[in-house]
Amino acid sequence: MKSYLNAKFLISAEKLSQCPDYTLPEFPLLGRSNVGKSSFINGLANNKKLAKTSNVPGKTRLINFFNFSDEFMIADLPGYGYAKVSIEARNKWQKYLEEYLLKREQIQTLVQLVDARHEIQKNDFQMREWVLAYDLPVITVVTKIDCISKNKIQSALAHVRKEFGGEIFPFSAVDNRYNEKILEFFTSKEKSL
Ligand SMILES: Nc1nc2c(ncn2[C@@H]2O[C@H](COP(=O)(O)OP(=O)(O)O)[C@@H](O)[C@H]2O)c(=O)[nH]1
Ligand SMILES: [Mg+2]
Repeated sequence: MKSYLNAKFLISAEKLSQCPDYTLPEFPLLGRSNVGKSSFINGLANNKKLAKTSNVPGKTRLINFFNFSDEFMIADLPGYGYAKVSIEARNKWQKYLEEYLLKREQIQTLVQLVDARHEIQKNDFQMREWVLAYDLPVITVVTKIDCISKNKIQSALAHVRKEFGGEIFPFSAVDNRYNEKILEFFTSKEKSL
């Protein structure tokens, strides 16, 4: 498996009915704002300009679709834990997001990202509980692994494994050594529709 796959941005959608009519296996990214979702996409594609990264949580509540070499699709979702929107706007978005996550047939596995530098946060646990309540398949990516010292990586991963269970993948946007295992996972999934 290569360290990178060519990827291109396809389209943004606000809700399920606007999602692209592709049948590739799809992997939506769940995670707090700033956890590194956009950087994850850019890292796997070796293209820093592909998905917008910033320190300022975005205001746009859109699902952004990225086609990786016609092998699979990554759906970049708006980060949770960003409260600076009206309750009305948040409720609307939540409804759209739930509809997408529960009804989009292309979804193969959800990818929840957590930040290696911090404890798992309350809203990360809430998200995971929601996912498990609906019995949706989910893996965990531990981002910014370059930000913790080498001798702490294993215990950090073990901690996430203990809390969340399931498959855990370390990742760094500035070190491509972690790409291969993740790309292997994404390309090994066949979704027959
Ligand atoms: N050192 C390091 N910084 C990262 C990594 N991933 C993301 N960042 C930084 O964290 C910030 C938020 O990243 P971004 O991808 O925009 O997060 P998003 O809001 O989840 O899409 C940016 O300043 C990134 O440069 C990583 O693996 N290593
Ligand atoms: Mg982003």
